[in-house]
Amino acid sequence: MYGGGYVFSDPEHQIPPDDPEKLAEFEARIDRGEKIEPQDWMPYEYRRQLIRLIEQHAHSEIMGALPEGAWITRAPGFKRKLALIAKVQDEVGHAQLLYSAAETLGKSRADMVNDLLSGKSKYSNVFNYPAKTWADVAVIGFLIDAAAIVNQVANSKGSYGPYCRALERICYEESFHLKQGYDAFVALATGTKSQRAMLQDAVNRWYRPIIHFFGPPDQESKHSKQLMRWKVKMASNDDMRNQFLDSYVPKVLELDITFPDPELRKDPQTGRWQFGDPDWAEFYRVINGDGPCNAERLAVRRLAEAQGRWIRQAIMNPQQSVTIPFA
Ligand code: FAQ
Repeated sequence: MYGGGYVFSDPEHQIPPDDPEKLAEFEARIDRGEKIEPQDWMPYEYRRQLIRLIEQHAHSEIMGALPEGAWITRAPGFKRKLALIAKVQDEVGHAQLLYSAAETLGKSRADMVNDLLSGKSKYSNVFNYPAKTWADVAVIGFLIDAAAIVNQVANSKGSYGPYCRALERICYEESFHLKQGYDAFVALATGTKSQRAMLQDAVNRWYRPIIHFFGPPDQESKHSKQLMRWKVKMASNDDMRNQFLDSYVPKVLELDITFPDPELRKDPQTGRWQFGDPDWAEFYRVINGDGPCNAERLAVRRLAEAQGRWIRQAIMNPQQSVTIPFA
C-alpha cells in the first residue's frame, strides 16, 4: 500500500480522482450500514480524513495522560492513587489501540509520532490547560471523560471497522473512568468549605475548554459535512455538545456547583442549550499551539521519546548492542 512513506504527508501530492463507479458502490455500502475494512476500496479523501481524525484522537489520549499523571504522586489517599494510576495507564493503552487502527490506513506509527512531536498534528484542546489542584483531576475524570464518551459512543457506530472496534473497547474503560471521576467530584462537592471552593474554582476554569472540546460550531466546522455523509462522525459538533450539556449540566447543578456563565440555559422550545460568548478565538489559539501548556506538554513528550529511544532500538534490533544511557 503506502509502505515506504505516507503520501498524504506531502502537501504537493496530487490526489487522483476517484473512480465514480467505485465511489458510488462505496457510498451505497455506507448507506446500508456496512463496515469498511482496511483491505476494502475506499476514496482517498475517506482514508486521509480517517487518518487525520484517528491520529489526533490517539495523540489526545497520550497527551491526556499528562495533566492527570502529574497528580499520581499527590493523590489524596491510597485508593485514589491506585484508581488514578490505572486510569492513566488505560489512557495510554487507548492511544496504542488508536495508533494501531490508524496504521491500518497506511501511515506508520513513527510518522504519526513525528508529526505530533513536530507540532504538525493536532490533539484535543483540553489537554493544553494545567491541572492546578486535585479538583482539576476530579473535573477531568468526570466531565472530560463524559464528553469523550458522548463523542465516542456515537462514533463507535460509524463506518470504519477498526476505529469502531477500538472505540467500543475504549468506551467500556472510559465509563469506569467516569465513575471514579464522579466519585471524586461528589466527594469534593459534599466536603468541607475549602474543598467545595477548590472544586468550584476548577469548574470555572474548565467550563470554556469543555465547551470547545466538541469542536467549532457547525457552521464553522470544515470537516463535519463530509465525515457525517461517510458515517465517520455520527453527529455534528453542536449536537454532541448539546447532548453532553443535556446529560451533565443537571448533575453538576444538583451538587450546588455552578457554571461561570449566566447565559447558560436550555431553551424549552427548541431543546437546545444556549451559552454566553465561548470565545472561539481562544479555541483556535490553543489548537494551533498557543495555549497555556502546549509548549510544556510537547516538551514532556519529546523528552519521553528521547529517553525511550534506547529501549526501542534494543527491541527492534535484538542482535545489536545498545548503550543504556542511565546505567
Ligand atoms: N481540539 O472541522 P472540525 C479524550 C480542529 S479523547 C483540537 O469540526 P472535526 C480521552 C479539527 O481537528 C479526546 N482540535 O473538525 C481522555 C480541525 O483542524 P484540522 C479527543 C480540534 O475533525 C479523557 C478544525 O479544528 N477525542 O478526551 C478540536 O470534523 C480524559 C476544524 O474542526 C477525539 O479526538 C479540539 N477539541 O471534528 C483522555 C474524538 N475540535 O485537522 C485523558 C475523535 C476541532 O483541519 C483524560 N475526533 N478541532 O487542522 C472527533 O470526533 C473530531 O475530530 C472532533 C472535531 C469532533 C474533535
